[in-house]
Amino acid sequence: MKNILKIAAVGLLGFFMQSCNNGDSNDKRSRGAMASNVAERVYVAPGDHDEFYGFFSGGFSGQMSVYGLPSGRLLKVIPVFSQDAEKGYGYNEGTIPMLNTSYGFVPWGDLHHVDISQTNGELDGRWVFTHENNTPRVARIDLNTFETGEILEIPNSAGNHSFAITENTEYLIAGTRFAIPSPQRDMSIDEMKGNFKGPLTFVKVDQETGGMEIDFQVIMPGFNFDLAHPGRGKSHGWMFATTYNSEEASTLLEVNASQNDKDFIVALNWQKIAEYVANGGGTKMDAEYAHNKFDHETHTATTEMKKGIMTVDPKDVPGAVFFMPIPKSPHGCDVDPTGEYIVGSGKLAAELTVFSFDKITQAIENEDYDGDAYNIPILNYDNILAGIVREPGLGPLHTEFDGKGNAYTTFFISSEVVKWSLSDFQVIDRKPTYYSVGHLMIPGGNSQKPFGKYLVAMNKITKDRYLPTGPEMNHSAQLYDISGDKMELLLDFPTIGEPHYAAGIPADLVKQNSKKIYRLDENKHKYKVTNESETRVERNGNEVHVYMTMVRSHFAPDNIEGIKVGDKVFFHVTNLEQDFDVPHGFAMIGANTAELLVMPGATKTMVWEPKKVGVWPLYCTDFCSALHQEMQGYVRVSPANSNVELSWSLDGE
Ligand SMILES: [Cu+2]
Repeated sequence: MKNILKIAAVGLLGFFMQSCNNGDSNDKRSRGAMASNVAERVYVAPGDHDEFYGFFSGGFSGQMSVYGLPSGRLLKVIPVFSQDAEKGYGYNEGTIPMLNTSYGFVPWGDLHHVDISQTNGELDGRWVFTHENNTPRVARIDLNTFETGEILEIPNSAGNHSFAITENTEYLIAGTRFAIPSPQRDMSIDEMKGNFKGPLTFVKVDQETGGMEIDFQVIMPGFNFDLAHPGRGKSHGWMFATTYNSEEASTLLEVNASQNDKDFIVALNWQKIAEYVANGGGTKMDAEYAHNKFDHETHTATTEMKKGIMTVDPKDVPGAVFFMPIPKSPHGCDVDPTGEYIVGSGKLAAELTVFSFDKITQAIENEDYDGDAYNIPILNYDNILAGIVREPGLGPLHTEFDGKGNAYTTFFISSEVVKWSLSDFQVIDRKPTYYSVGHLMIPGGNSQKPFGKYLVAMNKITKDRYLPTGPEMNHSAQLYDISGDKMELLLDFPTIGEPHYAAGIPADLVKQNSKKIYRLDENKHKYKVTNESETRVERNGNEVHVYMTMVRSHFAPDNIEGIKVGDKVFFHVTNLEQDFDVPHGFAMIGANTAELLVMPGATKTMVWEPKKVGVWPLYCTDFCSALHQEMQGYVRVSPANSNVELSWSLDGE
């Protein structure tokens, strides 16, 4: 009987989702008369620039995309965790190491949350950090180049979903989504309960370079960790993360992980634990993980395989880790700009729970506990509550803030964004989303200083919002104006992959630092050449190295003879241009990788293993001048035993 009830409950949930998803999107009121007025507010005239950058998670594409807001213009796709043929990322020799892991070369990743670096709790526009949910990794994107600068694997973890950046970018926090044996071992899945763990990893960030190193890992009970946010202002030094499956079920989680009335938000004092570790605390655990760095001077990435991590058992640092009960399979735990309120969103709850940091501090002081879970004290729910938002909607997921005393929460099941007041927890406004919204983003909405002008809702289901494109529709984002009392839907735009999260920032904090070229005189690539007279071809056994340049509109050399079947040919191609936005491309017939896309002043390397005798063309892939089409060359490939001498030329020289 109990099982029937469980299944009925899940069925009901499905019904809600179904009914929202099939709802009539032709909300005529959002069109027509309002349309021209709305169009004006998202219109960015040709040649003008957007007010904000939006960095969007690309989910299962493994990449991050950059949009201009309010226009919704796609500005760039930044390859991070997946190979990208457009840019040659993960295909050319210089970037292949970026995708190395302890599991070998992994060509794909599942990019979830993104966050911009902060100084004193405000966005500083230096870096965007993100993480990967499949083969656990964190990454840094440098906002002077908009390229991935570093990827660090998180060992002793599985999935990596809980992600936060502290107020001075001291730490990135990376929590395991899946409880696992820790350390990994061969054991029965049935014995999960009490034996699996939920490691939370703290990655220290170098304040000057953004460089990442694992500092320590807190070995939490075997729950699943979902979202995380840093304390700020008065709660600086703390972090909060939601857990689900506190039941520790190992099968049919849909039902079995929804049994407890309450799961937990972890409140963790990272400063205390960092101090403990700095003073020699913790236990070293065996681990192997890859640390990949891209050097913008050598234009080359390197992989370092590292060993061992420092782990911390929460019970060894009294007063550092607590559980806050929260109904019901929570997703978001969002901290308001003052750091006083922590908003918990139970996916299956009909209310929003708001906790008070002052009361949490008080409860800890008074040891006002409601028992413990695996020796971690559980704070008394009623005594840490700031308030409850009643009947806000169904299926709350994620909250951000406008800096004017308001909070905005997404509701997946009832498919809406709800605005409510932080002063009295009353709902102020609600607007539908199309459809089934997951996360939302307000530029700076996850910092002490939000820029509360726009809100972007990231929807899980698109259906009829766009012209149909077969069974697969791109995910849909929606831009709302939140500058007035009532929210107004302004724009729909499609996104790449599944946008799990996004982070926005005023363009003024980023654009002046954006590099226009790589300087040729700073190029330290091992195989660079700085002018055409240095170009050459060298043979070393069956390895052939071509030192090649590209400039409008030719390659030097453009013809090469003396290559043989069975050779391994390395094309090291330098773009001699020193003008903004003049990349050249390089492609070779029958190559098994991708093209090269080479920015001005950079060098990239492609490997080609010719398989067939003949005369084979190469060409520039990126339209660079009126005579781009003429930017080409040939490679003569002779049989393996031929005596054709190695030679190369430009204009017969
Ligand atoms: Cu070209």
